[in-house]
Amino acid sequence: MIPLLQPFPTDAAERYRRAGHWRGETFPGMLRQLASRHSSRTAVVGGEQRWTYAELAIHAEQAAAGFLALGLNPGDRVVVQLPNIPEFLSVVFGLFRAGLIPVYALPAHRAVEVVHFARTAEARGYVIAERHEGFDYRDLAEEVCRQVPALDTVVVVGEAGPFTSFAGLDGAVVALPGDPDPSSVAFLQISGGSTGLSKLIPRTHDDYIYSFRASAEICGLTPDSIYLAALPVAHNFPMSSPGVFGVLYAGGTVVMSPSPSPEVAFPLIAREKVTITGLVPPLALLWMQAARKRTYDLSSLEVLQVGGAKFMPEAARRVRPTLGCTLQQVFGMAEGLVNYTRLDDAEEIIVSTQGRPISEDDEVLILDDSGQPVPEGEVGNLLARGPYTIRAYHNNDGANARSFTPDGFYRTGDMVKRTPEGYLVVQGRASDHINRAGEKISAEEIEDHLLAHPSVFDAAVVSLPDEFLGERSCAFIIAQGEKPKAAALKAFMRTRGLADFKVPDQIVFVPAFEITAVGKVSRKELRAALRRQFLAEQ
Ligand code: J2J
Repeated sequence: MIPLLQPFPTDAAERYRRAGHWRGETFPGMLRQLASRHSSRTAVVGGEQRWTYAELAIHAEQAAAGFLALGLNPGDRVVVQLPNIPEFLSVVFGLFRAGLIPVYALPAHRAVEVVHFARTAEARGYVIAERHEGFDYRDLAEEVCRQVPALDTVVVVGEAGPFTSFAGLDGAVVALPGDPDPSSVAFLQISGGSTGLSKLIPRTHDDYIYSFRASAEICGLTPDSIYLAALPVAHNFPMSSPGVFGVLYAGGTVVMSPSPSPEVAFPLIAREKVTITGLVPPLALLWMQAARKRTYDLSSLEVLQVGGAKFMPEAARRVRPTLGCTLQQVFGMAEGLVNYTRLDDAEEIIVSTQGRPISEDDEVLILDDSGQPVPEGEVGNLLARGPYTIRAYHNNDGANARSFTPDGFYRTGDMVKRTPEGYLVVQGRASDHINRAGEKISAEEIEDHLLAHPSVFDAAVVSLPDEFLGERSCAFIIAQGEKPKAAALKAFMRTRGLADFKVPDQIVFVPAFEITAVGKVSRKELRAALRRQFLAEQ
């Protein structure tokens, strides 16, 4: 078991239990219940596979025994990097059942990110798919194992090569542990990473199950709900808002889409009669464009959730006329707090706000830079505390000192205002990250990699508005010696073993950083000045 650095204070925990938020449920217990209540209903569909709840439970049980038979011990951390396939669920429920702790990586992550997760979590195991979208994860696993010797167990869904095959796991004689403590850490989720590399977010059985159970209720899920997992399921939004876990909790069906593109997703919606799905704003735009062709019957779709980045009201207004379904805006974060517009809200609230919190016990503060509450309706920094918001990151004292107040509020880094009805409108953010179509990129992390190039003297990375992505990344570079070509710099970034979405979209060479203010300028001010100047010149 990994101890929580900052457990919920006893009085708060008692309050959350008394209110019925925390019910002592655990992931293994939940799957057992579901398998008995909905045994012959379809739990998950993907590729050629279609598993009932009973089958999912059996697959998870076998996986659990198999993982332990490999020599992993309850409490060990296991990085899980899988695309949207049914085995995602048998792997993670198998890990939960074995008392192992998943650490979620996205399919887009590469060696830099996976090594960082494995080291920070002190992981021993790593579960991958053989390949996805033309990329061979076994090569990545070899690189990760070279850099992290403590990681000694790699399991592959598909052809295993030098590693262990998931399908071949055999745990016939292994005894499984009892259910975990509901207040213990169930898994480590990854943060959007506003400064530097992603932080690891410890979520407990109690708090996470509450968040998706309540989300399932807000979204009106029933055993007849059919959810298309279009975004990568390891991300907190499609995982829990209400996502695959919320849909399973309600006894519905998860349809795994290997890609969120309309070409792949639309035939699945038509074939499986999908009722609800979630997208980031650029994909919602793409879907609306593709839906005009009316090639596929999308009439089963009742709810389209959009979140991860700001969905502009003008685009939001087009959802109902184009897709014939209700829009739900979702403003959430892997650290906890999730806001939803409600399905029966007035259209104006749905299109122009990012929703209100899940719980009456979510405490939300909107403060000015000196820490004082702003007058109602004005923009300020959003802080949150509540029954499913963490109090500390895993193994990261520096970030904990910055990101949490002494009384346990999480500083979200988002700038918001609150409407008279209590809905939040996201106005921007205080921290310097780029929200590229819902993928959060830390300016600092990218600057650091750029500085490793011999021809880069200095670099500042900023977000620029982008019609399709919402924001794109732009690196301002001061060259030293011979000026490199932009394409060569991008190619260099690709060799750094970074997720591809972190390669700057645009590179602009500048002779110097104009520093108008006297004396030292913070990187934050510098980035802001470069962005302003660049946009003014366009
Ligand atoms: C503006 N910004 C948003 C929105 C997230 C549900 C939905 C999304 C996430 C997520 C999630 C936004 N409008 N509708 O975990 O459970 C930005 C904010 C926020 C950050 C969190 C969920 N929805 N954002 O996106 O941890 O800046 O979670 O603080 O990846 O995304 O990013 P992440």
